[in-house]
Amino acid sequence: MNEIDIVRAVIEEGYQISPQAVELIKLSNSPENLLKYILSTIDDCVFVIEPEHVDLKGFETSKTVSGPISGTSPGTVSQIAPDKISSPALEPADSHIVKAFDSALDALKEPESFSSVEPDMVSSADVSDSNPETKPYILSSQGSDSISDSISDSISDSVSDSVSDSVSDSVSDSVSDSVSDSVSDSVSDSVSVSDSVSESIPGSLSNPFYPSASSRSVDKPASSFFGHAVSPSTSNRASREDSLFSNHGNSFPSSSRNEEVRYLPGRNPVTVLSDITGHSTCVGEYMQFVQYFKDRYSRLSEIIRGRMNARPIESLKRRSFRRGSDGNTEEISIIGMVSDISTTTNGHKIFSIEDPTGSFSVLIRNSDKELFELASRLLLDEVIGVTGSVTNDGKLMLATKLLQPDVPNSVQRRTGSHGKAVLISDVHVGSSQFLEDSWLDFLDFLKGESDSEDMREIAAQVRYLVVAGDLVDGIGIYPDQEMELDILDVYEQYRKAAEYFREVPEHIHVIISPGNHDAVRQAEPQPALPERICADFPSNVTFVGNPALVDLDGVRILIYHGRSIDDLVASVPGVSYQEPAGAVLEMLKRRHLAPTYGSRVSISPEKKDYFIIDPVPDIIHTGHVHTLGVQRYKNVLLVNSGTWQAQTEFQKRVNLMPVPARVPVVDLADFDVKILAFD
Ligand code: D5M
Ligand code: FE
Ligand code: ZN
Repeated sequence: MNEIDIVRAVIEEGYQISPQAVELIKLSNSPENLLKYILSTIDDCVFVIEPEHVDLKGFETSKTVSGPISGTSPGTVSQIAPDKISSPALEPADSHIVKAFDSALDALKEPESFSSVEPDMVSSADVSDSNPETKPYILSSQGSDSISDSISDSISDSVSDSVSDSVSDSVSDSVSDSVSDSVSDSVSDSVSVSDSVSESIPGSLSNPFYPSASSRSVDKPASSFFGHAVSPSTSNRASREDSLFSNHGNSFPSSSRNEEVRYLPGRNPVTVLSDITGHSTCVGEYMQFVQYFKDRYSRLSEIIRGRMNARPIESLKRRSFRRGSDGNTEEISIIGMVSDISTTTNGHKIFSIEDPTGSFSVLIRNSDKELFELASRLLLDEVIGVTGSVTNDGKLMLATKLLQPDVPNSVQRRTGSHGKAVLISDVHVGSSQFLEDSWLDFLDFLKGESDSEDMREIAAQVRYLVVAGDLVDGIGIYPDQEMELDILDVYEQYRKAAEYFREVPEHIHVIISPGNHDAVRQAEPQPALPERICADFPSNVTFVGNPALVDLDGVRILIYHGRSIDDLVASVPGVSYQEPAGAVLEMLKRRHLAPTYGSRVSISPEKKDYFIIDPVPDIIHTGHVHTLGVQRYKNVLLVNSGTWQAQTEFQKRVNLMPVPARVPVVDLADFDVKILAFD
């Protein structure tokens, strides 16, 4: 029995399993029987089978006491203690279940035998049928008619079932009309979102991870975060096994943790904790996208799971899981990645969420003001927990609660360090709008040569200078950029920058992370600048990737250029370029620096999702939008540093008013921030 067989059998029974538990079972001399024993004895309230549920002792004892191991379904087992399993009275039922279990396993070994399955609920519809290759984002297909039918059905079920009359009236009136609208809206969105991905995705693929219901839908095109759907084949088996569970639940997978951590000792030491530099494995293959989303899901869902008792989505399809012991509607929770969002004509929100076992549609009524306001801020691809009741037909969840991973209230302010860190970004050396006079004043300040004594006093305490991207203006970044360049050669731009950085006193440890104007790949995470460029800079400069998590002598700072801020401004109500720290706050609540895939941030699908904010840092430092912002959220300091570039022609056209030559200086002991002006 290999990993995949174990996982499949577990999921088939409505559970999930940790990689450690899979390992333990695999190591047993009788994995199949051990798994049957675990499934027959595990408590009903367990959702994820962990190593502690692998009761090897009990298993051995049961073998000697009762001979062959029997099993029963998890729905009925909770009252049966393991020591009762040998009771002869249980045998007939047990042997029936063993047979069922065996045939399930057999079926799993012959995936071709799956021929039909319930279609997934609200999906982005039939466009995916017509041209599967170009719509990798769209979930399993279903015509818009059947979508509206099934929604109106489920809404009317819910009317008799669980929703108050006044609400259900308005909902059932509106939804069937509106869904086809919203579906076509969401389809066109999905298409544009997925364009960039489509080239590298082959047309016919297997479900790489979980066989679940959706993998049985043999006629459907590949389409989801987790590679649900389409005909199972064995061609991807080796790579499936390689990647299965590789990063499950770890903030820093052990294999990459040690390789990645770089300790740079000295008077002002720096430890680079997480950085893509030298670790990119991405070649743009389909499996890498699946693994990327799987890592994102497993790590973010783990954070939510600490506060929510969630079930696998597939289990919602079983009536017994949806109903309480009295047969009435029960509130249940699921955790998934948001895969499409639309609004009904009556203004309710419908979105789909997907986990590795399946996808489900969720409705948020606009009468629930607080919840609706939260739902209006939902972003595609963010991972959330949803609590609610499922309609009678098992097709729609009526949500009562949404939970983002967020920062736990219990996160304590860390003890901090001493001295100060100066945070800057968007220097844009080489641009004709580069404000050299202000910049030279700033360098004088760092050298302790300011006119003001106060400034000299602050300068004396500076230990770190952090640059969050766009060190130079680059070339060919936007149309007609050369009209606004003083230095037309990108290497010359870096040579000039290096000259400036040689002015920075040696004891100040400088950390430079790239941005979208720098000479590294545009896809994020971006590696550090290449050696050829770094070589010109003095030895007190450390180059890191974008993003990078860095420890400054006890203070953790997450550095990210901030390209996703453009997306957040465009899609989250109330987030603006004038208050960029508000955008960073939205990232923090989602514990992700670039929640939406495939928009302005071009994300490279690496094994590990480098954008996940875990652990929670003391400081998040961003730039990119050329405006200044400072906020605090639950002991995390959020700083967006401004720029050293005056308004460009492009920025004039889009009415972007930069805030140049203002420098946030953070006290590393108490996280107090002072803004110094050099204009
Ligand atoms: O980005 C500075 C800001 O200007 C940032 O908010 C993006 C915006 N910007 C700059 N160029 C473009 C183009 N071509 N399209 C849309 N938005 C843009 P920076 O990275 O410093 O150029
Ligand atoms: Fe910039
Ligand atoms: Zn930028």
